[in-house]
Amino acid sequence: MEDCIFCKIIKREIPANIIYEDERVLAFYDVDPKAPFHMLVIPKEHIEGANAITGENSSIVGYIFEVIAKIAKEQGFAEEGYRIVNNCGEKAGQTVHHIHFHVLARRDLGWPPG
Ligand code: DGP
Repeated sequence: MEDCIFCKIIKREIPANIIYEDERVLAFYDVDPKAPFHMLVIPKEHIEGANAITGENSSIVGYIFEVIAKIAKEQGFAEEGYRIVNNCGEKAGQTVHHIHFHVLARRDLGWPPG
């Protein structure tokens, strides 16, 4: 999608610090980290957000979780724990309308979140 900042990162039109990439997904460090480790994992397909997940495209969500588990092990925080966050819509604070999963690690993460 033309005006989407994450589509531009996928197309290398704007830079990002990339952790992992394959034909379906991209993982990169969040520009405004909220934990010592904070990455975003996105599908290469432009999907607006969690409300746009359907029977047609839902397999990407499972695949993203598979990639997150792999990266968590590689990065060495799988055992100590981490948090996966998806913000959907205005009240949740979604600012980029290309579905993304935040992965926060390497600090104590309070509950409930704000
Ligand atoms: P959300 O509020 O859930 O929509 O989170 C969007 C996140 O995207 C936010 O934590 C900051 C991050 N972000 C926004 N623009 C960029 C960018 O150009 N590069 C990177 N690496 N992260 C970005």
